[in-house]
Amino acid sequence: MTQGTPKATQKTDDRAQDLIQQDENSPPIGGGLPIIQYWAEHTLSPEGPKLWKTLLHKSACLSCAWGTSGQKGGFTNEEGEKLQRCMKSVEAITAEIMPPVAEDFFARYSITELQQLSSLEADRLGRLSYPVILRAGSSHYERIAWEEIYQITEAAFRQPRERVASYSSGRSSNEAAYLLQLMLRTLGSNNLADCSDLCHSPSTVGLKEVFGTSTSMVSLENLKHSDCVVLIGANSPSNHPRFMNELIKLRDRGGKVIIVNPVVEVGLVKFGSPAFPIKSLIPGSDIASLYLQLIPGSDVALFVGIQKALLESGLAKLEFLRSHAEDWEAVIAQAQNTSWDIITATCGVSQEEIEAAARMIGAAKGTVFAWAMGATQHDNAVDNIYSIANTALISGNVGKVGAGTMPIRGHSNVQGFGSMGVTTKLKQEIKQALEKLLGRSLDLPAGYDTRALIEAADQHQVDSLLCLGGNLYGANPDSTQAKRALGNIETIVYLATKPNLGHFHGLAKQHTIIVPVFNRFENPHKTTTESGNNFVRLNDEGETHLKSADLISEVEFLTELAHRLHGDAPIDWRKLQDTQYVRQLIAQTIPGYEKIGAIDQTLEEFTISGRIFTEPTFATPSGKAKMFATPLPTLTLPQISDFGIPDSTQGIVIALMTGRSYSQHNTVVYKIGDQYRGMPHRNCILMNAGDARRVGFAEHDRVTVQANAGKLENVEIIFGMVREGSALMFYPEVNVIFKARIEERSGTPAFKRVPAVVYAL
Ligand SMILES: Nc1nc2c(c(=O)[nH]1)N[C@H]1C(S)=C(S)[C@@H](COP(=O)(O)OP(=O)(O)OC[C@H]3O[C@@H](n4cnc5c(=O)[nH]c(N)nc54)[C@H](O)[C@@H]3O)O[C@H]1N2
Ligand SMILES: Nc1nc2c(c(=O)[nH]1)N[C@H]1C(S)=C(S)[C@@H](COP(=O)(O)OP(=O)(O)OC[C@H]3O[C@@H](n4cnc5c(=O)[nH]c(N)nc54)[C@H](O)[C@@H]3O)O[C@H]1N2
Ligand code: SF4
Ligand SMILES: [Mo]
Repeated sequence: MTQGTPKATQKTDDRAQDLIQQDENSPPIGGGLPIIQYWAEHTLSPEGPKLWKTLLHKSACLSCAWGTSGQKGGFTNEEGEKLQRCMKSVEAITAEIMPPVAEDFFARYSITELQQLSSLEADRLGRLSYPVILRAGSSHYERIAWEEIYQITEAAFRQPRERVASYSSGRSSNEAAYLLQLMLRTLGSNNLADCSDLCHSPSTVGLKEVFGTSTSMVSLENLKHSDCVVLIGANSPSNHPRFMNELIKLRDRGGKVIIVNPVVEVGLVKFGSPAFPIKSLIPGSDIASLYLQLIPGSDVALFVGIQKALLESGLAKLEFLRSHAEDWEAVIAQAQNTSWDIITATCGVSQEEIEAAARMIGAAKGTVFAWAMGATQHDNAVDNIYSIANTALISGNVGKVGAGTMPIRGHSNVQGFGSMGVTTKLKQEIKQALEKLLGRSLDLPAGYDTRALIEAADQHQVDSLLCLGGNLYGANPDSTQAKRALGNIETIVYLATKPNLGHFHGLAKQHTIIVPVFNRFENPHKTTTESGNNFVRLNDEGETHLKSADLISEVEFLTELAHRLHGDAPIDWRKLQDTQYVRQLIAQTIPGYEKIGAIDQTLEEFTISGRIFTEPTFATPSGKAKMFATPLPTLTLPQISDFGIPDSTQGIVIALMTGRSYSQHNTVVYKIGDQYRGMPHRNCILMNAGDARRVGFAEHDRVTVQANAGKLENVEIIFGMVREGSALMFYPEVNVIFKARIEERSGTPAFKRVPAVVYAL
């Protein structure tokens, strides 16, 4: 690698660094001592021993898909490196080891009272520890016996196959995921909505077209050989913290980090990591070599610009394209024919900065292109993925060690759900293998993904829904519609570890049942999970701290239900309560997962075969990557009057990005404020100071924020390092104000560019 690069080239991006120094709300670095304080407070608290026991348990971290632990113990990664555990895993465990919800809780509080709770308050109620039902006409959830749950659920899933569906979130195991899809497909239903529909589906769709495989082509080992990372639309200091350690190490070996983000996130400029207590924790390590603060939704323009700059400076690898790509001519022509004026006007980044990015990529031996929701939650998100892949191809950065495309996945096992076939877009190979297993055709009607499920339910076309984790109500845009749609479903069964807003607002017409389940470190059997880096981990059996609780494992519930629905042929569902047998079926039917069949004996965790590419031969029919030209987006915003408000109103229309605060996990809020963006509570909007002042707003003014489905009032303006013309707010609360545009190829809502008006109360 480029070891020994002079110190002068190691600097952080100056402009971003200046912005942070001028920003009164931002701490000087991300990470740092607050992380240590958090660890100390929790590990030394009365729940400390329970927390340590869980941290040391042989199971993968619950929180994000970077993934750690498993058989090598709580603090080791797949490369055998120690001390790999961030405070987000402590946050997630702390929520799971809470005391149980009191025995008389649901008798004491009516559903109307429960609906007053915030996300944080709902989570703090404790662990769900006995099954409950809300019956039509009743004001309270009440306890229910297991036999009645099965009777109601079985009857519900005997409805016509097009009227039953599931939704899942990515925390459950591969085994539960596999059983869920097998049970639904045996019913003849393909209605397998999953949280990935709201998340990385554009990556899955786009990468499959380009490379024939839909996950990251970079292993952790390979990442360690790169000397440039382009990080697009990912707030990794908060959402994949251990990735930051890789960026710090990369900078240390002379590599470059290019950040593409409309918000200057302090931790992406400088990050203090506890993994390097002396050199990094307090002073902070430089992260961004170059910070490209583009206009939200304009990533395609920026990447076409980088392609153009690579071509103009002779850094494009045309020979590589000729040998290893198809349809590259149209992509090159587009980059050549699109003028710099159009590129820079669309993305708001100067030609000089774009050229600097191209030079860094061109000079590197291996560049990894990594991205998260800033790239995927747009109405042209698949084009975003194509444009990133095109840039990787044009610069020769795929199919070699230390380079490639790397979607950074969300939930800790969301990728495993996709691999197990929990998707409406089942791979042909898996379909054929399952047909052989079930002895029947699986030419099923197209299924509902998450948005299609909500739309169908809104049209009274769904009778029964089983939710394996998650918060379908809170995760969707237009909360009013989500609530109404769920209210049209006759029976909803929620399998969950913790109460959340969905259980109190996403209520079915007849029966809403909450089934309390063991979490990953409590299951009475072994399970497996798959990280975003394609590494499969084995989770040991464990026990729960909830002594008198009446919990069930997801696998037991699903196999018992499937047995009642389908009998014992051709599949002996009850036998599958022993998860070893599920793993054997997985080994037989899921490509790349062959090794899982023997994992109970070998205890050998493994990288899924056929996914990591260090040679430029891809999983497409021709072995070549297929390239797609990417139209530049037209990024207009409505007028104030388009929101039904007079144009004379004191206000401004902005592109609203909606996402996570520092202390929340998806719809679950752990802490009210976001210390890194200086936002003291949830009802804040992070605005560009220039934008706000231009229309006469001062910091801390209270305003109304309105989009196409509703408004939030009394919202406090906080000034932050947001690109002009845009602003940022937190979900799930903000989901009440907008109906999202949907990316047509992937079904993913455009959560990151919501036209909204901010106006005086
Ligand atoms: N602690 C914690 N960890 C998590 C989660 C959590 O909620 N909490 N959630 C998990 C899940 S399911 C997921 S999907 C991931 C999410 O991880 P992220 O994708 O990092 O999460 P978001 O908060 O959605 O932030 C996206 C980033 O995209 C930027 N952005 C917004 N619009 C644009 C744009 O148009 N272009 C570009 N280039 N950038 C843009 C935002 O400024 C923000 O920095 O994290 C996972 N890990
Ligand atoms: N506006 C806006 N909306 C968004 C996003 C955004 O950026 N902006 N991001 C989207 C994204 S990327 C995602 S992934 C979705 C998240 O959507 P979901 O995955 O649906 O939501 P979560 O909040 O992660 O679900 C948390 C719940 O899962 C349950 N749970 C936890 N562990 C387990 C377990 O082991 N088993 C079971 N059965 N249940 C468990 C708990 O009850 C907990 O309350 O939200 C999406 N919505
Ligand atoms: S980076 Fe992700 S997987 Fe690793 S410890 Fe933190 S939350 Fe867990
Ligand atoms: Mo996600």
